[in-house]
Amino acid sequence: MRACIACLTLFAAITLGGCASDADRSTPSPVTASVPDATTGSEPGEPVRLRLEKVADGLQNPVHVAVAPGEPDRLYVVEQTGAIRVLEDGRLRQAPFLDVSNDIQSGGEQGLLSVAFHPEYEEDERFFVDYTDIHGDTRVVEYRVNEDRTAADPSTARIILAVEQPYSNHNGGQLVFGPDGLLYVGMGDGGSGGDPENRAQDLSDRLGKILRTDVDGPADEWEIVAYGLRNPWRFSFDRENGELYIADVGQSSQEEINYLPSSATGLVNFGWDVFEGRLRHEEKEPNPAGRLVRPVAVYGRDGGCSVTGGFVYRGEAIPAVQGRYFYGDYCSGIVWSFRIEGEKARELRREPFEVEGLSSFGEDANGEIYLAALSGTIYRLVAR
Ligand SMILES: [Ca+2]
Ligand SMILES: [Ca+2]
Repeated sequence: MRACIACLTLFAAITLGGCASDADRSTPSPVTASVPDATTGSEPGEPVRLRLEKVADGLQNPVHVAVAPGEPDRLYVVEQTGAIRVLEDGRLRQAPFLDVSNDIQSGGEQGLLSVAFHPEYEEDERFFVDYTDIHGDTRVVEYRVNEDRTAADPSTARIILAVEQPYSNHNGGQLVFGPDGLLYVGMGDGGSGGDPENRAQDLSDRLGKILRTDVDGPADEWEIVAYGLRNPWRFSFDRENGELYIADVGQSSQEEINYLPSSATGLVNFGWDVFEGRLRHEEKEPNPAGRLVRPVAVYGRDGGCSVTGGFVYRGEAIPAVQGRYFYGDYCSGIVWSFRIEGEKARELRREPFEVEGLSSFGEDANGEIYLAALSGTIYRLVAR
């Protein structure tokens, strides 16, 4: 585990392609950035071209792909409708690992949204899920796995975070353990459009934030790591250096990728709802607490309408893309990648494939990257 990252710096400024957001898409606005050249996918000195290889099919609204420590051959696929499925040796196990379909409201942006396994899962036996409950409110729930490690023990369910949701959309939903061993959760601004109650800039509200807690520490103490977020549907840490990449879904003009180096510490304001991407959204001053951080990459409506954050590639199968951050758009299916250099996005390119309904990315024990299509397919990123 790496140094603590709680956040920090970043100003950055590279403009990437173009598009904007999710359920409350509204009228398109002028786009300030152009979509990167669609013809690439290879670059000088990197003759490799990428493609996707199907690894599983027939899932029900897959929205998250995760691995558990100590289980290198197993992928856990989260179905929005309430099950966690196990994909092992290329085969999808019929019996779910967990089924919370009776505990949740699903559809639209609601449902079972992610899973994260304790860093010491091999001994610890705990994992955590994020879902919207039958009332549509956010719940982060702790479970223990059963003795033979084939399924959750439902009797162990314990709610560790409960946040009321004022609207059905913008529920965030990402859970991930950081390099500091703490559990991070992404909270959207609560929903509707334009953050009507201005929660994202309000540090007394848990909506529009990234929160973290020590699941081995005092019960249910959550710290705000970052704020000014609209709907950080997916974010990830670079496993090699602890850098944080947050994809924040835009309102009607710009989708954004935010980046924090691992050296950064302290509270960060990512700007919403004063800013949407690099554009001004509301004529007011941002909350001065912490540091205001601008996105490293944005795109407008010509690139899609809802960004899906991915991972920095740290696998061994495709050396040419080592260190590239992959992300895409749910609406257009376009996938891009770039490298961070000097806290700016460099070498941005559009990859030579699209994934319709791109709901999520995943990273396996070896650092290989997966992509999930909401229609039910999981792909692996491979070289041609
Ligand atoms: Ca909501
Ligand atoms: Ca507002």
